Amino acid sequence: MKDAAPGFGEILKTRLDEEAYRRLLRIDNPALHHFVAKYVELCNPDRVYVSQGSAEDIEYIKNTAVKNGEEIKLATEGHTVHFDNYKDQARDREHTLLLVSKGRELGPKLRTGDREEKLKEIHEILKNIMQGHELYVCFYTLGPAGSEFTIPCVQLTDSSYVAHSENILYRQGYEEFVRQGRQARPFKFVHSQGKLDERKTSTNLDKRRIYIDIEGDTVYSANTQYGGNSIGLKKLAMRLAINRASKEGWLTEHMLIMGIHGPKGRVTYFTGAFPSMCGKTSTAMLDGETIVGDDIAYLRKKNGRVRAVNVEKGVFGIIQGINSKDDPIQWEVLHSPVEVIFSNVLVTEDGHVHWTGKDGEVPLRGYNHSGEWWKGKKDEKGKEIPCSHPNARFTVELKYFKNLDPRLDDPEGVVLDAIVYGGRDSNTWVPVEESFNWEHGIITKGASLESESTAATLGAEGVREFNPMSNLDFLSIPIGRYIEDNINFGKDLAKPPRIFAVNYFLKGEDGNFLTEKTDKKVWFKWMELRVHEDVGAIDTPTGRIPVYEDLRKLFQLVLDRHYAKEAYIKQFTVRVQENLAKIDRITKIYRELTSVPSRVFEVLEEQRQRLIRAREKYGDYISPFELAS
Ligand code: SPV
Ligand code: MN
Repeated sequence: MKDAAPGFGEILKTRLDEEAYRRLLRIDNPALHHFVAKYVELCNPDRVYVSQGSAEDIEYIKNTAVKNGEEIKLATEGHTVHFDNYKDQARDREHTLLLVSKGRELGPKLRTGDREEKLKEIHEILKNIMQGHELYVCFYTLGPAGSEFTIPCVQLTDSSYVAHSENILYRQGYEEFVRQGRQARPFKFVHSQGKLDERKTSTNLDKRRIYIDIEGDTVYSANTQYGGNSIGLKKLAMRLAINRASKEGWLTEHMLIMGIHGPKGRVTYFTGAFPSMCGKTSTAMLDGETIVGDDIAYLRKKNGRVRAVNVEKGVFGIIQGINSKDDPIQWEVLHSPVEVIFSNVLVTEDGHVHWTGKDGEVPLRGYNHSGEWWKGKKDEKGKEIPCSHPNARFTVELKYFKNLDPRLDDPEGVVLDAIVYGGRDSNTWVPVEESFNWEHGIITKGASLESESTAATLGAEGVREFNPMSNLDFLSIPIGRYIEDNINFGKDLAKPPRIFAVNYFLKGEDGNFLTEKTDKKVWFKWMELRVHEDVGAIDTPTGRIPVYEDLRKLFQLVLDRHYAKEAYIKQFTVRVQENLAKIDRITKIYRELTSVPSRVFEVLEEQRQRLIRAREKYGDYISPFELAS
């Protein structure tokens, strides 16, 4: 066995027990040893547990989460519940900063902090923060192991809930670390939940910090438990990966991956980017199709094609609204005796869980993220507390879903044939539209993605939020550069994926939705046919839309429903005014950003000219039948 390099070797020898020391030293990587020693010394935990990701390690962490009260056992075998502090229920945008050195700039809309100053601050916060706690040292990979996509990750956390969640959500990576030794370029995460209250939730929320040190490939997260802030490999790693991808010519995307099943057993792989509350999960769970991933994808080029992998192997899904009728697949998993961590739901007296929108009556009382709960309970601001938090979640492995695609762990990834962008848009985009080419799609669909705020978030309803590729919250490089990377990615491909936009939220003059929830099945089948040129399309100023007759057949086949011409006309009418207004909004946003490629403005301008010419000929609202001729 090799010794750790001097200095930190001593720390490890004295602070780790023999077994933990042996496990760590089996990885021949002094930089890693140094990292572990540094934070053991600084955070000062009572004990250090080094996980090799074996069945025993996984069992130990799972049981500890219950033993120390971070999770509570439920009546169903395998089920537990975890609570985050009442004020720690979502990603803390304000205190999540990208650390940048003096003289470097990430441009507008990205939250940054001075690297030197913020590193100092977080190291002060972390000092002795793990006293009385056990520290888990866990190894994972992002993406399948042993592949071009693989990024090894090491997570230090004093939360057994976080370590338990990561054991569900990510592939174990200890052996990958052993294999890569000194060659590894891992992402590193230091997390502490900090001081806990009697409910075992983080209490020092005024010292909640999530600092992303891009230069050091390290993320620090303190005094929080909510998964989006604490689970290093999820959205924290995503910022590091976006930066690395940009340097290396691949893409890290906030995308689902799914197989759409076409005629004669054909499976065509799609990715899809949707801002939150825009139908991403319901799309990933489309009945009859198969899921590879629901949240984060890495995209790389190989032999002229794009390949995609799911970075994860589990789901950290929103539970609100899940019911047996609309979400049969998720419903079944959530009612099976498999390992599930529920978070911030209501626990009933008999040890079951309830959430807003679940089948059946809301129980009159129980226990939730606010403590003891009863119907009508109000918070300190006088606001009624719902039975579960709108951002309440479930954490479960994908292997339990009956729609799991067999290619989840394929080290080569799946060949990607289509990318879909979808936002919440009441009046501009048609339900489904194909772009003319890669560049047109990236610029007018992905880079132009907006989503209207809903009643579920604070502030006015119907306000459009700019969210390019639904990735804005996670960008760690200037927006202009990110768009440029996306444009360039498609340039030298033999067969670039087709780019589509969908809109599940289009409304008519009466304010009612023009499409039904289930219609998305048809849009996806249509896109699948388009990929293989099995159906034609109608050119409009903004892209290519379906021919009525093709949709009529698909509605009959897929949903056994008659699709009326009137519905088609309403849904696919080109709304010139609204599209022009959108181009104005988007152009204005990009004008205010730095280093935006000139193609963005040119392609948007070309679209504007096409819309203006069409308006001269057909007026403000153009029926698809006029364009079909
Ligand atoms: C999202 O908000 O996009 C999520 C949940 O997937 S979180 O982990 O909080 O980012
Ligand atoms: Mn997400």
